[in-house]
Amino acid sequence: MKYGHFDDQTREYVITRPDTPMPWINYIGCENYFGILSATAGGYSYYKDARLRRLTRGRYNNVPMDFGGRYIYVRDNASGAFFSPSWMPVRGKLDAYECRHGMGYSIISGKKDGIAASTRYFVPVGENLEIWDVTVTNERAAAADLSLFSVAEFCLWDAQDDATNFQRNFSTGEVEVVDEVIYHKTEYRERRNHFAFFASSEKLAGFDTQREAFLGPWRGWDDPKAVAEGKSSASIAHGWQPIASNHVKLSLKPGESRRIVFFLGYHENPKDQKFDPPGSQTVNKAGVLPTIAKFRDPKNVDAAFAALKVFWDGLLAKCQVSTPDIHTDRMVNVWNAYQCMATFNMSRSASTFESGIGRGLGFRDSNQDLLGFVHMVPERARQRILDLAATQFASGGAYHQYQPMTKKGNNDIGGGFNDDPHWLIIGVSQYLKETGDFSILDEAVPFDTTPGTEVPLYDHLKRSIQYALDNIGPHGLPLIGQADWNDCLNLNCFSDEPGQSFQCLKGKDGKRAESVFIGGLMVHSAKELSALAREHGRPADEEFYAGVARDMEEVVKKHGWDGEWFLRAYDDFGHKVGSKECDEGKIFIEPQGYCVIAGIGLGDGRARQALDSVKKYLATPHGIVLQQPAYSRYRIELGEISSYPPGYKENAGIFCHNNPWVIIGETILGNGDQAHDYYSRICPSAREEISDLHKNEPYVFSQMIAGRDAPTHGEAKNSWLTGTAAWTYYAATQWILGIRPEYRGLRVAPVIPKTWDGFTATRIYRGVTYDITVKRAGQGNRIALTVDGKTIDGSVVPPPPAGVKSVKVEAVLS
Ligand code: BGC
Ligand code: IFM
Repeated sequence: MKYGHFDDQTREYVITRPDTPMPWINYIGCENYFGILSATAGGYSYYKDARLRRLTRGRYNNVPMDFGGRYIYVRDNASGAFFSPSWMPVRGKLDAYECRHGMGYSIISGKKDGIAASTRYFVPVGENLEIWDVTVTNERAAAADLSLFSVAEFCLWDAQDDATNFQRNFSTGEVEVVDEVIYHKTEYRERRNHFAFFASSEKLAGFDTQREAFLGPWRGWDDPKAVAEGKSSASIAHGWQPIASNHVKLSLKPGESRRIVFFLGYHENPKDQKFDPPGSQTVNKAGVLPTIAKFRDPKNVDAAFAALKVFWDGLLAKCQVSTPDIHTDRMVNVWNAYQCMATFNMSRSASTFESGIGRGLGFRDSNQDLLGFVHMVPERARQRILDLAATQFASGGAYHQYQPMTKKGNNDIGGGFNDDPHWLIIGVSQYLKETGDFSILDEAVPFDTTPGTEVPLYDHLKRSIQYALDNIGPHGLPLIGQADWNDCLNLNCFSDEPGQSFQCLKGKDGKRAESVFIGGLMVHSAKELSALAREHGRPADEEFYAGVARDMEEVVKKHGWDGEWFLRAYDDFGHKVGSKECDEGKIFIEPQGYCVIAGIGLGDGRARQALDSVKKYLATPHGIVLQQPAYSRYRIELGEISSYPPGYKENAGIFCHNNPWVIIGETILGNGDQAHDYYSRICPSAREEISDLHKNEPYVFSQMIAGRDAPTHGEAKNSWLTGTAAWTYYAATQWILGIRPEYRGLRVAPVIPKTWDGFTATRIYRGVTYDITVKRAGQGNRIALTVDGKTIDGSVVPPPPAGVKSVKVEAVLS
């Protein structure tokens, strides 16, 4: 069953009924000002940091789940009846409803009793504000006397404090209302120099800034007193809950439309220019008045919307494909790329499943995310890399997370996730292959964000491998530390004491449990560093890291092979994890996919055998589960993985993030049919028809789909902010379609299904547009390339002569 459909022309997902199984959200904002926006106008906004600079409130664990947002009420002043065009919060029956989620905007429309209202929500590029651009149309045969009420509820900036510290924050709320603009200035008087503002393009009939006055005692968002009575009360918030609500009156002739723009923004003043006059407690508005004047004029709103479209078209134009599979096309061309930008901007902070209060940017996560967005925003990727590397320790280990606002490592979780350092090498390599910008390697980057400790970024990469070499266990495999990619495989560090999840177990010293997965990852990262050193003119390093990779490969083959698949780990007692000898958790997905990516066992049949075992034991119609059999009971020596009920999350859930490792592995082994088949199983668009089972948005990947051991097999959770976005994008574009940036050119080496007769693609790479046509002439993956009419050897298209801006590539597969 579906709840909408894709509009591939407009790059929108069209939701046609509001009662989706979960809130189906979009994001607005792409630089510093961001908002979550559900199909029923729910969600909140923030500036840069969802925890520390929250503009509007989110409600956690609420029923219904999605309450609080950017609400519009339309009231018929003759009858007193009112409705919300976004269905929520009034939830009355609408005569028509539609939400179009597009690239950086959503348009939510509803109709009731001949009155139609449609709101286009977006954040203009280069601005720190969001626009609610409402058009109301009278479709009746008679004139209509209407009132429009808008409302946003302010968060008192620190979202965690706002949700918990009521003894203080019921008394701190403050606003000013000047020239019909509502300024939210809570805590401005002390350490803050920022404020929010809410304004409208129309002359107001009234306003409210105190929630209680707007809603009325014991009433909710579905039935505000001000709306029911058709009258705002010019309330001024003194403490309690400041809001911004505008009341606009409209008299519409039959067939007449009117446009009303509301906007909510954020502004920061220089610290010494907070007050006007200086020493008063009045917000200095000088810096924001031009912006307010600008967006009161709908012409400027239209120009901003047009600029937003140009912005997104520019990003997506970097890679556009046309294949025989509609799902591949719309994911690669639109939604998967768009989701990669969301993981770039939001990391794992703010979504339906992340409160915005918890973790900041993950070291591992953000480095992997680079794979999906570096081609769209290379300059911003460069800065992200430098920020990440600055949270590395001198040992080569790294903080597991850092806060985007301060860019400093989070001490509460610390470091010791021993896969982390390797991802920096993989992220930087991808950046270099895409951009060719080797100057980044010379950038001086500190350790632990401490001034005076700077070394070139290149040395950070070397320290990453040094950290691994310094943390080798009894079998010669890398020590796992707190955990590796699988955060929940806690072989040293789990305690059954409440609230002590990362204390080492008594008697454990963190020096024994080893990870075969990190072994595979280390082979890959050392090979990448060796290639990077070659391109960087460091032959001794090239040789050294090639040797590191060779040595670790031997160890993995000797101590990391279980006979039919790669082992997962050795626990602190030296027991195997992920072995046929285990009673549960006999085979895990991570080392199978990743060891093949690392090139381990390609020549001796082990790689093929490992992936065949994945197919035999782990693959389901809804994707590949993380391990089998699921752990049926809690095991303190394995930690959090066994705390989940079977089939969920890391305990045998379909963890979509690592499915692409197997997909890539299959392409490396030349099996395009299997690769694309696995891709389709988790592809949200291909799952659209089962939206009632899948539950999450059919336009973005989810982190997890319940595995075969779960009673809800096939049900997805944790959409949007997941490493799945980057990895599936990378797997589809660079390995199935095979358009792969390399140091010395663009490789074109597709491994596509046998049933495909070919595809076309346009890829902008290092400023040159490559128009690529792939045609199938036989059933294999052998490739013959013609570049601008000339046959070339191999599958790497070399850079064209200077000044040439477009290249035609014809590829024949046989
Ligand atoms: C995992 C969760 C886990 C958490 C623990 C996350 O990355 O996906 O399942 O509870 O880490 O730290
Ligand atoms: O690898 C992690 C990731 O960093 C966060 N989400 C879950 C993954 C698996 O545990």
